[in-house]
Amino acid sequence: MASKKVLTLVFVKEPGKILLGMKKRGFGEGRWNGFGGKVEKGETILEGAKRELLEESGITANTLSRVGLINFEFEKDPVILEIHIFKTSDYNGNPTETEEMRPQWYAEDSIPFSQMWPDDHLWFPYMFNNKLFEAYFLFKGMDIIVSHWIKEVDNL
Ligand code: 6U4
Ligand code: NA
Ligand code: NA
Repeated sequence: MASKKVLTLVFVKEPGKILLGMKKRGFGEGRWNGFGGKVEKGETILEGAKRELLEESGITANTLSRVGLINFEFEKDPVILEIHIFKTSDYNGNPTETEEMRPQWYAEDSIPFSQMWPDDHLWFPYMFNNKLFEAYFLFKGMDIIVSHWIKEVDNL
């Protein structure tokens, strides 16, 4: 039976640039990504997103705005990952390396997509153009997208 895991993914933005973190361990190790993780029992998705951002980057978000919602499925795996993506330009603190992530700023026109999850280059344009989206990706292993769809939405 399919079960669902709810996760968050947060991007810190400044005009023309974005903060990414190199994942040093666990799921997605070796890939640049936003900051995030599993939503815990007793917290809202927004609370989980802020907590993971702080734990992994040292940054406190005052406000988060929605970017998109993606459901990921992996062949031969009954678990669906529901990832809620946010961004913030309203935050305190300086990016700090943690046990899980090594943060680095990237210019929007030089995002290291070849060292990221292969779905990212397909939906980052929505984020950079401030278009909310919903998407679905079916993966085979960690590298191959078997099928997918993305659609712009009015709200999430
Ligand atoms: P624990 O087990 O507590 O150390 P936790 O930090 O809760 O882990 P983690 O690091 O496994 O969770 O979360 C995975 C992170 O990777 C989330 O922020 C979502 C993100 N992620 C997973 N698949 C992704 C994909 N295909 N594309 C993407 N981000 C993905 O851009
Ligand atoms: Na994480
Ligand atoms: Na976690």
